[in-house]
Amino acid sequence: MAIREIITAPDPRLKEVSKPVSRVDDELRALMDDMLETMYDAPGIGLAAIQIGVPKQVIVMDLAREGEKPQPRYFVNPEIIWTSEDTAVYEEGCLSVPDLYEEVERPARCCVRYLDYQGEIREEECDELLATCLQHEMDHLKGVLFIDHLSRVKRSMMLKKLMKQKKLMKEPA
Ligand code: K1U
Ligand code: ZN
Repeated sequence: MAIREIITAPDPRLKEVSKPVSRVDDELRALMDDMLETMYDAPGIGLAAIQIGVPKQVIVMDLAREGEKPQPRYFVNPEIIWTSEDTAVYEEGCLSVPDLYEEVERPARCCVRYLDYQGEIREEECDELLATCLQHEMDHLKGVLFIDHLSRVKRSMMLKKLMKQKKLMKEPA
């Protein structure tokens, strides 16, 4: 297992549309293991493969709270097959948009069909943080960031902050 580098915005790779996976094999499971380790190290609660530069439809997630037993989840080729009309607002963050948080409104519940770690087909009804996080990660697979849901003014303010962070990181001490 390895910790991979997480790409941060603005970066054209985060706008790529990820491709479906043809089969769940040991190579794909090794990618999912690396993604989970990278997510735990960050730390975060979700990660899409494109965030480490791999344009495949793969998401990992763990919503266990501190002190609880880890509950890793793997979603391969996920499809949202239903969303509720009622919405929920959650203050979202993103490992590719470091240190910036903003409220985003999304369907409160959804149903997802996907392949699990073993390649078995599954369907799951999601609500609360699972629904929010899954929709956020599914957006990554379409090249969309949570800041793309904000007003133009808020988004450009956030992009300016991100560019400033990147510039500061490059400056010699
Ligand atoms: O970059 C990502 O896609 C992961 C992102 C997932 C997410 C968070 C909140 C709402 C929607 C989606 C994160 O994990 S940001 C970091 C974070 O939320 C967190 C970090 C440490 C402990 C608890 C939460
Ligand atoms: Zn994200």
